[in-house]
Amino acid sequence: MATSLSFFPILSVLLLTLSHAAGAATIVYDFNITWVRANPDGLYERPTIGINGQWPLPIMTANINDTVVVNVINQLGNQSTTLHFHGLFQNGTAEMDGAGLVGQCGIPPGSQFTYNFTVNQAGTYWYHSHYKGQYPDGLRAPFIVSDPNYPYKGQFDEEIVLSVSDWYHQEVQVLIPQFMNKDNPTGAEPVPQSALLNDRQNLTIAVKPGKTYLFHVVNVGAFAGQYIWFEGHNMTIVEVDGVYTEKAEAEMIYLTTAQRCSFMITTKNETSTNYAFVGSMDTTLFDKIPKGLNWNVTGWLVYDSAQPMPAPALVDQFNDFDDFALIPYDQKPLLPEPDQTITMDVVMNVLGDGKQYAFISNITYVSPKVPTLYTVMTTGEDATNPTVYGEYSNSFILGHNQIIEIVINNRDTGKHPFHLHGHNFQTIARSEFNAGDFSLGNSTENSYPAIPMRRDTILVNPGGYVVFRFAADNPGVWLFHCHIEWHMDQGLIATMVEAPLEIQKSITIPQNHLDACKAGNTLYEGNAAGNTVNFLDLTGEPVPPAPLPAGFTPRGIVALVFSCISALIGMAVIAWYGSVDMGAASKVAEQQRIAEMEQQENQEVTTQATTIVEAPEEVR
Ligand SMILES: *[C@@H]1O[C@H](CO)[C@@H](O)[C@H](O)[C@H]1NC(C)=O
Ligand SMILES: *[C@@H]1O[C@H](CO)[C@@H](O)[C@H](O)[C@H]1NC(C)=O
Ligand SMILES: *[C@@H]1O[C@H](CO)[C@@H](O)[C@H](O)[C@H]1NC(C)=O
Ligand SMILES: *[C@@H]1O[C@H](CO)[C@@H](O)[C@H](O)[C@H]1NC(C)=O
Ligand SMILES: *[C@@H]1O[C@H](CO)[C@@H](O)[C@H](O)[C@H]1NC(C)=O
Ligand SMILES: *[C@@H]1O[C@H](CO)[C@@H](O)[C@H](O)[C@H]1NC(C)=O
Ligand SMILES: *[C@@H]1O[C@H](CO)[C@@H](O)[C@H](O)[C@H]1NC(C)=O
Ligand SMILES: *[C@@H]1O[C@H](CO)[C@@H](O)[C@H](O)[C@H]1NC(C)=O
Ligand SMILES: *[C@@H]1O[C@H](CO)[C@@H](O)[C@H](O)[C@H]1NC(C)=O
Ligand SMILES: *[C@@H]1O[C@H](CO)[C@@H](O)[C@H](O)[C@H]1NC(C)=O
Ligand SMILES: *[C@@H]1O[C@H](CO)[C@@H](O)[C@H](O)[C@H]1NC(C)=O
Ligand SMILES: [Cu+2]
Repeated sequence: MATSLSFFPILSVLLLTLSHAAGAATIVYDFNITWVRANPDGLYERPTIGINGQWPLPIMTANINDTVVVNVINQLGNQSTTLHFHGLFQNGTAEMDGAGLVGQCGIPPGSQFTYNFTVNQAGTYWYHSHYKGQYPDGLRAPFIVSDPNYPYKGQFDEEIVLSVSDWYHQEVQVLIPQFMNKDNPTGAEPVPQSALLNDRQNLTIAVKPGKTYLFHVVNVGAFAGQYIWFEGHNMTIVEVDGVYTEKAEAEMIYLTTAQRCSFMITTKNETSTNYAFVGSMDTTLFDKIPKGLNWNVTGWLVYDSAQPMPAPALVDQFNDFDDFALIPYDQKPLLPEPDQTITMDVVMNVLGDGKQYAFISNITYVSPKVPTLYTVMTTGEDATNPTVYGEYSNSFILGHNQIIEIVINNRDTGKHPFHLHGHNFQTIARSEFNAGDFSLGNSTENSYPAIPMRRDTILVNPGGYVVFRFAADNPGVWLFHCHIEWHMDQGLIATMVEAPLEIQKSITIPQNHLDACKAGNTLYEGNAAGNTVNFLDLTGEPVPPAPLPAGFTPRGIVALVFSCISALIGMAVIAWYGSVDMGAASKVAEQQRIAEMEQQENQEVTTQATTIVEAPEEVR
């Protein structure tokens, strides 16, 4: 049985019914991806990536155990693309995971590409481009999977899908070069212009009195986490990131980009008042709040459209629900002690090109020449040797069915929502701000929750840590990364190569996937450098810019920038900045280093050209 659903009617709110027929079906989506124009905040019309001529995009839906086929044709004309189905494990179909240069080549303009996978999980997911920071241009939307055995079946009357998002007026191809720029050595991320609810503002949701609504909320934003609350109504959380939970009452939730939450809201018995609900972007993420920015977006639960839509009251403190306290409905107990522990120290640093990069334990991610999954498929026994994936894919080999523990020490001053493809994970320890690195002294096996909460995207506090576990029971190549798109551009990514020899036995790369590589001139065989003869020879692998010369600090770069801006007082400024951190004795040395830097700067064009030649179109 095949149902063709090219797109859903775009309503202000999509109301789902649980009336899908029983038995697994094949759901076919035909997605013609093109540029359209959109103006969701009423402030600025811009080119936006649409599907079948529409934006907002269709909400994908399926029943658990359905097969989903997505036929993509890329008609953007000037950009490659991919689709990732966020939160779906792709168990047995790692080739359908959609991360560019990880599980597939970019789909070049004019090419067709088919995703084909079975959905074994229910709950709230989303789909988005996973190619070169592209999804904030519009290519992102919810994906809801229904379950006939839903544990809270019968406890609600209607379902409502709600996306929250930040929104930019400029395209990412304009923003990235401004962000990754030697004039921005502190790495201040682009600040969005607006927040959106269901890709608009002033959203109204008509409700009836005395009913219970099940909301599926997805943060499809690029950067900003959002606080979400409904005036006069509490939320009863029942699912996060596809994991059913025991009911938990919340007055306010916080969703990082890429996180999801389902909750039930029961309406009042009388209809005399309409109630505002608010999405409020987390401004602590923004280095600076531009004048005039409205970081809130308001919607209304409308009991009676003849009544006014009251402005929301100001909230002076965000008391959001702590997701660490959630208990999965399936009561899955704490996994045993790990076979492998991977510790990841997150820092930001300026490299020799003067731009700020992000590092996981000293490595800033650079896309390999060959998608990592294709390296698994074409390097035989050497696929178990991390060398073949290249140093800068930051690859870790996971043994089949091992218990893996990951420790993230966030030594950066920013919040990072980390996401793992192919799994959700048990979060067993999470610190507050500035707790320092995790050490075994912080916890013992007994101090971990007996039934840890699970999700696929987790916030790591600035200066703090998170520890989580999962079983490596899903052979595939799974990216692990911060879900802030700007931080992906900076390289905040590692690659989990899980059970590579099992992958070789279990999957086949479809011909149309290889055709996309050929059409886009992307290599699809051999190691990360494209070497098909000696898999351990990584000569020519894509690399990041060289480090800053020893002793250089971002402060030095700031000095350099100032010196360029203001040639007249340049030397004085350099001397001043140079003296901030150092005694008089080292001032001369610092000035000498700055002179060397300027020299290096002049060589930058050459360095960049080399990198580009090594991986045209495809670096990151
Ligand atoms: C995709 O959409 C574009 C723009 O609407 C149209 O020109 C093109 O024919 C469509 N292609 C397919 C295969 O539907
Ligand atoms: C939302 O409503 C406010 C207040 O009425 C109005 O200023 C704004 O333009 C509206 N936004 C959109 C996108 O319609
Ligand atoms: C989905 O498939 C699994 C595995 O075959 C099965 O155990 C489960 O009952 C199915 N669920 C539904 C709702 O059919
Ligand atoms: C691609 O096409 C869009 C839509 O026409 C345009 O706005 C954008 O500047 C183009 N260039 C790049 C590099 O994406
Ligand atoms: C999807 O995959 C299934 C199972 O491998 C296969 O039977 C089916 O033909 C595929 N469909 C498409 C459209 O590729
Ligand atoms: C929401 O929950 C809080 C804390 O449990 C409680 O004080 C408040 O009365 C509840 N509000 C509603 C509308 O139920
Ligand atoms: C609404 O009315 C029902 C039935 O009379 C009652 O059980 C429920 O508590 C009332 N709800 C509220 C919010 O007052
Ligand atoms: C956004 O909402 C918060 C919480 O009510 C409030 O403190 C803040 O002033 C609002 N910001 C703007 C720009 O209205
Ligand atoms: C590499 O990372 C480790 C752990 O974060 C750190 O202690 C060490 O100093 C780093 N080494 C270099 C060369 O940066
Ligand atoms: C974790 O352990 C370290 C070293 O023992 C200690 O400095 C730090 O305060 C502890 N953090 C927490 C949150 O307990
Ligand atoms: C993947 O499927 C296998 C069985 O085929 C199962 O044992 C394993 O738990 C699944 N892994 C995930 C992450 O769903
Ligand atoms: Cu981040």
